[in-house]
Formats: sequence, structure tokens, C-alpha cells
Amino acid sequence: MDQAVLILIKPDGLKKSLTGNILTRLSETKLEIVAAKMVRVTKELAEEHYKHLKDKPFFNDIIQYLQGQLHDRKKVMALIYWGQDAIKKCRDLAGATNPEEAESTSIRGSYGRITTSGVYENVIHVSSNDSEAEREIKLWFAPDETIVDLYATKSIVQQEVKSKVWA
Ligand code: IDP
Ligand code: MG
Repeated sequence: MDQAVLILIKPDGLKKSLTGNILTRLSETKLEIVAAKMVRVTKELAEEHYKHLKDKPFFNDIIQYLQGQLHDRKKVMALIYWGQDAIKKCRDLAGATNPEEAESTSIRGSYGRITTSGVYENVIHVSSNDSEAEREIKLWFAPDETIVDLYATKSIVQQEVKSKVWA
């Protein structure tokens, strides 16, 4: 089954200059990249992304982490990979959530760490199922930013919307 999956290279991955390594590892999947961009993560976006973890003791830490406040890198790289069994292929390559438990050859096992304050810095986010992928992709990307039609869209006419264009 063809699937879409949201991948985020988190601020620790960017700070450690791992973008190339991570993309090389993900290319082993032979999946297609159908969207990619750099994103400045607002508190609102981070909280919406992790809203299902709101009651966890580490919630505030991961909001700060995703915003780049722990790494002096206030950005993440967001990508959508698409193809056969995309979620399982990418999750397998990423490895377990806890980088100390992740297989040592996985992305998180190779590059992740647990900080002294207990945050799992695991360099990459991968959606974990179809409904999570759809929710996350719609949160991080607009329909025009992907090169395939992933989900149903509608056209609306917006008047008096201020937007920035090249001068
Ligand atoms: P996942 O990223 O493998 O899907 P989630 O349970 O969705 O794992 O957790 C989101 C993120 O929160 C993880 O990637 C990790 O950075 C952090 N995290 C999850 N569980 C813990 C924990 O027990 N302690 C500290 N950080 C955690
Ligand atoms: Mg998750």
C-alpha cells in the first residue's frame, strides 16, 4: 500500500550536521520525497504536533526541543516521503524512541542521546501510523507544497489576505 509519512529532522540533527547522513539513510528505502522545507517552529505548532503527549511529564521539554531552544537552532527540516509501506520502512530505519534502546545501526541508535535532564534527543521524527501521518502532514504542509495529491482538497477564494511576494 502506498503511504505518506512525515519526517522531521529535529534541531539536534541539524546542529550536529546530520542532514546529509539522515537523508542518505532514508534513501535506502527507495521511497520518493514529495515535499521538503525548512520550518521555524512556533510554540503553537510544536504544541499541536505533540498534543497527544500533553499529559506526559516531558511535554514541556519536547516543546522546547522541537522549537530548537535546546540547540540554538531554531528550525527543523520537514519532509514527506511517499511509497510502499513508507511508515514501517522509515520507522524501522529511525529505530526506537529511546535512543539508548534503539538498535545501534538505526538512525536514533547511531546519533541520538538522552540528555542529563532526561530528554530523548533522537534527531528525527517519523509519523507512526496512517492517521497520525495525515494529521501531521496537514499540520506541517499546505496542499500546494507537495508534488502529489495526498488528501482531498478544496478551492477557496481569499480576499484581503496579506502575503509576502518577491519584490
Ligand atoms: P516517537 O517519536 O518515537 O513517535 P513519541 O512517543 O511520539 O515517540 O514521543 C515523541 C518524542 O518525545 C520522542 O521522539 C522523544 O523525543 C520524546 N520522548 C518520548 N518519550 C520520552 C520519555 O520517556 N522521556 C523523554 N523524552 C521522551
Ligand atoms: Mg510519535
